Amino acid sequence: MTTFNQRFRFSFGPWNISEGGDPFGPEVREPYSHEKKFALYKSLGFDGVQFHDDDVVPGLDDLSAAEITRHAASAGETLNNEGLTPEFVAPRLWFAEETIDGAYTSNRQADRDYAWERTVKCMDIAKEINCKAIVLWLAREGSYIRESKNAKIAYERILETINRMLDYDDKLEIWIEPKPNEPTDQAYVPTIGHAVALSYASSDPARVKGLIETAHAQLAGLDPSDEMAFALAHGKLASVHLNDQNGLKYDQDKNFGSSNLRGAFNQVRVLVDNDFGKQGEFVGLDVKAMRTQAGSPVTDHLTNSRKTFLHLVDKVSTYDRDRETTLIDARDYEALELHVLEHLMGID
Ligand code: XUL
Ligand code: MN
Repeated sequence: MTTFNQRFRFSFGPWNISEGGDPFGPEVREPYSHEKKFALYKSLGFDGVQFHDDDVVPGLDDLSAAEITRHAASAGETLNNEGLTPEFVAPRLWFAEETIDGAYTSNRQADRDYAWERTVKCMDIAKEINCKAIVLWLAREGSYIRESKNAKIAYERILETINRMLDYDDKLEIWIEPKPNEPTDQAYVPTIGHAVALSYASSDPARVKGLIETAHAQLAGLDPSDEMAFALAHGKLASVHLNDQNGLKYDQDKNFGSSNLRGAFNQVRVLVDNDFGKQGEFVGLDVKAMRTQAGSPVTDHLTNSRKTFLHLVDKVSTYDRDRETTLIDARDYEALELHVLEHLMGID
């Protein structure tokens, strides 16, 4: 039973259908082209595509502006034909030689120039495919050792870049995806609080928002549902990357709800209670297929995470709030906790 099924639109990025390579071993599944992935989205229950700039235009560093436009236009046509919406495009500023020590916050001017040129290309691509948002996952904007960068200057450079982007295209929104570490030791925009502060400091706060990933909040030692609530309280939750994480280790991108079902329930609850999705926001998933999974393409992690989300939407709608209010009024939090657990276990 999925009462609110119609209310939500789901999205993911093509990197979520992966071949299973990890830092310790190669790919274990057959490659699957982006075009073939796009053809799968609808049947898996997804309407939105999240992109890195080079998912839309492969090899863009070596292409002219005209070539980039041509490739992007053809990708836009493919999306149209599949009936898919591009949710955001993110500049991949962590791969190239120029971004070894960061992009906008690199100590070298030449690297910062590269980062800006790449960001311009990303914004041009977004415009060409009718996409309204750029996601900044600030992968290497941080330090490997504390003394290598001036953090105050780094924050100023990030803000300067955001303002330049807002100036460059007055229609685009910028959605910051915070993450506290990995690949850097310490990242400069580790939480949604930092992202929201940057938004208010920017030249157009209404166009600077956040994308909250469950695992990233957990890696910062924070409760993802409270992080979401903070962004919602400021009208700045543009999207989410729902997934899960088993404690403080590498960024796991586990299936939504798989490690902490109660935490997942609370995330769904805060989204449902605050009408997330009603302005067209997508429920984004950033989940990784297990390396052990056979076949090609491997997509069960996506459909299962989506299914868990929808089951939890039902759990939220059938949760006895009157009893919750009674227990809160009596300040009987022991009973309240059991009330939640029994509801999740299907005992009530
Ligand atoms: C990295 C991460 C990325 C971003 C998009 O941890 O989550 O997939 O979501 O670049
Ligand atoms: Mn993510």
